Amino acid sequence: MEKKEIQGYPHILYRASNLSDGQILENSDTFLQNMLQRRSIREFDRQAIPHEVLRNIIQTAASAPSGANKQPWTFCIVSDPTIKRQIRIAAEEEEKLSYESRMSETWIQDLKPLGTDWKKPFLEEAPHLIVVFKQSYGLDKNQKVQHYYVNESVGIACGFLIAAIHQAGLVTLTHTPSPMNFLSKILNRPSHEKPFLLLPVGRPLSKTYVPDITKKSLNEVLIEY
Ligand code: IYR
Repeated sequence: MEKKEIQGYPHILYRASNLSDGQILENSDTFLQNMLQRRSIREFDRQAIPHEVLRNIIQTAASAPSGANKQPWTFCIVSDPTIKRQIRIAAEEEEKLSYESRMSETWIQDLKPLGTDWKKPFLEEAPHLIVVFKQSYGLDKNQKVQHYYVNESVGIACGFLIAAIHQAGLVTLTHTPSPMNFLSKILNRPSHEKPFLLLPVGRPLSKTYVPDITKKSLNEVLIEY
């Protein structure tokens, strides 16, 4: 492998792919058509997913770029029915309070087309839950390691994670019970890790319905200069 020192640090030659315009057009369109099939799914088949698949998905997420390459994340896979039940009970307790008193009337109205409520059976029915923690700082032999752009970095990793889940042919939804400190307690995570996102993962129920909603057109989201 070709190597070079830049500013005193080792670098390796990047394997450039050198594709034609036609090839990159085809690649981008294939990926687009695949991603347009993604939907947030709330009804899961209970069948377990091979461990190797889950590990591949997490490894894809963990390959995301991050501030100063600090990789300020921890991913937990929960497959144990007892722990999933604990998470469901604690999440529903918070969600019930949110739906009944913490969320504004506008917020409740905005969620109506999605058909959500405080009940979260998918937290038990999905064969696996992935709980993503952000690390406000790192620990190396008990020494604090500074992390940068933590929310942005973990958000990007979660985007990779959702794309990887979809690409594998599985489904998920982004669930953010609020507050979600109960996840730190149930999963016994250290205090420098904060819960960021909870993703139930599995196959969809063979017959499940999704809201008839659309994405904004490209014209509405794109400004070209
Ligand atoms: N966390 C709640 C409420 C909720 C909020 C938004 I913004 C959504 O897009 C969907 C749900 C819940 O999970 O039901």
